[in-house]
Amino acid sequence: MERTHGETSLSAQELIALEERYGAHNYHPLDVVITRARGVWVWDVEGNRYLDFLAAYSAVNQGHCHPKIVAALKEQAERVTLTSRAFRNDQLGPLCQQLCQLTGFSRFLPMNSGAEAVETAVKAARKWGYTVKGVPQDQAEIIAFAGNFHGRTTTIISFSTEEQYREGFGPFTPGFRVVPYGDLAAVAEAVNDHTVAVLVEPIQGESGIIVPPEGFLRGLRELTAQRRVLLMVDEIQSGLGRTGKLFAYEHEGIRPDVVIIGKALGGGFVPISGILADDEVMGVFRPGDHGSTFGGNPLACAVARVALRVLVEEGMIENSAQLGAYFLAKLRGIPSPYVREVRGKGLWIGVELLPEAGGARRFCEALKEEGLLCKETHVHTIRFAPPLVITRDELDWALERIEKVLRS
Ligand code: IF1
Repeated sequence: MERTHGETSLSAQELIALEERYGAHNYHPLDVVITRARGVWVWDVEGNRYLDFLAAYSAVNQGHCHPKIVAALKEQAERVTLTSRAFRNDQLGPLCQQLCQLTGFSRFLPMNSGAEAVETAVKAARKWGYTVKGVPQDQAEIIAFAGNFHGRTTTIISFSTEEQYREGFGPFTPGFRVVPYGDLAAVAEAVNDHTVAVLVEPIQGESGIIVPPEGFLRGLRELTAQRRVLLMVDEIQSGLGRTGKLFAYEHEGIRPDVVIIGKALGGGFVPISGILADDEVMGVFRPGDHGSTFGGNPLACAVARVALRVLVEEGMIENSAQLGAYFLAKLRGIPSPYVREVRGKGLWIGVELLPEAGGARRFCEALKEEGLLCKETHVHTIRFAPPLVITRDELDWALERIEKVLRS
């Protein structure tokens, strides 16, 4: 395989050594060194091919290096990439329009990382609480859920229940109450006159693809509407087709007040995120209140416009629903002495192993040897979340190997 300018002639071991010597050790990745990717496939520097069952935590729903998104990136990269919001550009307005027409919300505020979008939602809810609901200044409370993952900023980890995400990073931001996920009575108990919002993942990803009880989101919607509390859904991972609908909240037929998006909005090319809301919430932001250098940059907006278009036009959402149901049924049909539960929605599935299986990491290592790249979460769960462009043949290819590993 000839080496293009981006590829080095260093071996995997040499590249790993460089990363270990000169990079911070804030991750413990599988030792696969990827040099090329297309669709659901990735290749390592030794030329081995793997099926990517993580899709960069659902940031690559459209498949790696989607040709139409590559073309949009290249074309825009040669026109203009960054203007800052001190001036306007010809990509932001059309993206906002496209997102609002697709989702039914009236406005979009663009940011870059998912955490920044979550922070934006927190700020919007607090300011809405003070200026619209009438909560006393600096008394706003937001309800979050045990097992949540919303990002890594110091405010967001202030309401994390994962000790490692908090350890050593205090002092923490006040104004958050954490209740058990799926427990409507606990939410009703926690809501008070200072509560401005409930922040929820429709399905908890990091916790192990935890699907809440049927009716949980409907219950949250009713409760928050009654108590004049904003319902804010974090669809950064669950959204944009991952669960077989555009947004996971649609499975319960509700309409939140704020939808937080990111990851696949950038098609796997650039970080772009943001919040969707109507004027009552979005109207709290005055010019200069909030923003970011790269927020709404023309390069990311041009990419996002095509990333959304191909997601819808190429039937990826429907594919996620159909093949997700197929995949879930097949996985549940594998007789394995190790599996405790197979759960999920669309092409977002967690296989939780019994404690006696000794943890999911070694199964992910074994799957890697079979040509599948998966990531364990919370020790015992193997995550299966491929790009939404996967075909039934590719799934069958994978199922053969998954069965081999889970039965061995
Ligand atoms: C890591 C986890 C997944 C997210 C939801 C906000 C964000 C994320 C529902 C923040 C990001 C990423 C972060 C990445 C690994 C991955 C992750 F394991 F950390 F928890 F997907 F489950 N809301 N999730 O899933 O978005 O700022 O990262 O763009 O930090 O290791 P971000």
